Amino acid sequence: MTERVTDKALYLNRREFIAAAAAAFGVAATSRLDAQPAVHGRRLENVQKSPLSTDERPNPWEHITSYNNYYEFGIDKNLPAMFSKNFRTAPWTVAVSGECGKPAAYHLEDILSGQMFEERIYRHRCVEGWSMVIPWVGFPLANFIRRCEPTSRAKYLEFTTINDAKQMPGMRSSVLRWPYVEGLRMDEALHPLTILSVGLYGEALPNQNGAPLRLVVPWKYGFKSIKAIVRIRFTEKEPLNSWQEAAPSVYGFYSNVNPSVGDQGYERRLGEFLKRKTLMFNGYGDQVASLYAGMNLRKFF
Ligand SMILES: Nc1nc2c(c(=O)[nH]1)N[C@H]1C(S)=C(S)[C@@H](COP(=O)(O)O)O[C@H]1N2
Ligand SMILES: [Mo]
Repeated sequence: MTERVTDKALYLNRREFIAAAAAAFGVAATSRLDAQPAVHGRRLENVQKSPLSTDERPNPWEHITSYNNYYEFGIDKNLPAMFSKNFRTAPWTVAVSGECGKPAAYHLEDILSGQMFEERIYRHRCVEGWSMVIPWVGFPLANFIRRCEPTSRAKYLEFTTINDAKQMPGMRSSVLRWPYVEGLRMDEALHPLTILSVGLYGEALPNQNGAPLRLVVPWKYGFKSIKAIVRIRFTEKEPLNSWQEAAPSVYGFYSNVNPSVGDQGYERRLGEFLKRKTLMFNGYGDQVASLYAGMNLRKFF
């Protein structure tokens, strides 16, 4: 059921988008737009292995860097790899505001300095029904939240992606209201599984995967893991995320992976032929189910 709504919206925007992107970038609209995996980037130093990693085998670099959802760069999964090649990720600042004691524009170098980078191999489940296993490099979001000194009124965090239509040809499509916004409840944001990621396979994050800084929340559908973050706001009220705004009956605020809500019972792991059964909380139930004790997860989907 869920895919119908969005698929139609996407279909209606697709031709318009490809034509616009082709015009902007001098690519012939009729030529086949092949997926290109990212060229390898700078190696990250001192990356520790994390006990919070899954022992499942990661998908290859080629899958993770050429099959991407990143609508600012286009709605087909091969387009972000092509159109994000020259995206500028430096200098980069993250503006922190709202209910906190240390609101400021934080330079990325400052956010990263002193962090211990970890490799976190996580399952990733997209609401479209595919999944991957991805070896992220990052650090707990909680480390940065503590630096910002949230007040007792801070119950939620709102994250915003860079708003730069000049660099992001997909923003010509009106499939979402830009910039892309996501949100987490404070306890979800502080959970040790929730990370800010700066890398992949031990290397600097490719642009199509959300460089220079993106969220990863492995027990939720992929769209909660917002890319290219430039703003974090501490709020008292639940933020309205872009996908919920676009289709509230389909995309809830929580969007915990839940095989019993919607048409989400099975998934196809990239590179596999047979479908797998989708696990509650994407298999992270032992760690996160207690966050939702007493909540009706059919209502709060
Ligand atoms: N800013 C932004 N963040 C985004 C998206 C997007 O379109 N824009 N897509 C989301 C979706 S639907 C998924 S599945 C993941 C995909 O991330 P990956 O390409 O690194 O696997 O990014 C999420 N974050
Ligand atoms: Mo997704």
